Amino acid sequence: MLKIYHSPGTRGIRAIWVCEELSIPYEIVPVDFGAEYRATPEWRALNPVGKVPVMVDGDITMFESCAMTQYILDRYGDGQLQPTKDDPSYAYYLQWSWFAEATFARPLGEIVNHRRAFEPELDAVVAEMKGRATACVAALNAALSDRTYLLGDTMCAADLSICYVMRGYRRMVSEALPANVQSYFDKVTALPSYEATVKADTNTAERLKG
Ligand SMILES: N[C@@H](CCC(=O)N[C@@H](CS)C(=O)NCC(=O)O)C(=O)O
Repeated sequence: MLKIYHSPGTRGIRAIWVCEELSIPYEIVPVDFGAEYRATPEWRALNPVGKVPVMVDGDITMFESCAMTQYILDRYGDGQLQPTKDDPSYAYYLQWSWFAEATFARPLGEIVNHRRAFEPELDAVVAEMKGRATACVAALNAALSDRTYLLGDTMCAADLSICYVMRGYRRMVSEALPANVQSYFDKVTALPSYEATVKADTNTAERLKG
């Protein structure tokens, strides 16, 4: 069974959500998010840069959350949540999947890192990163002007990945989303799989508290 090493609220949510959406069995291994634990040789053996999540499937140990979700789809997804490679929308599937982590999550990650690492917080850096994240939301809003999901009428894994990042955007930058993004976010997070994911995440936090 897939083992997802997860700290509450973090990117392991992507893999958990895909498993919940596709009813793929998985197990969560709760991970102490403290910097001290993530610096231990035990954790670095699983994730050499000391981040979360990690996913183990038999002999395979992976870090990078979007790579994990793609692996789950390719190995266990039976063609669901992604277009086939010969479908014209496949290019956009790749685009939005990469955008979720490489472009949209990046400025939000910088805000988290600057708040954690520097005292006092560097206001100019945070303002710049908020602006970059807001530009991503504007791009999503434009893309969603004539469609329900990023690829049209059919939801794909990129939608889940983007909506995971949107949670951080709402918390760190602005609760108020532009109209198309708001209804998209509401629709995707109304899925029973999202509720199950939030429950699994909360349960992980409780297990860590012991
Ligand atoms: N691109 C990586 C990013 C992993 C990442 O930054 N994880 C965060 C939690 S969501 C983390 O471990 N942050 C701690 C740190 O960077 O020190 C992925 O998608 O897995």
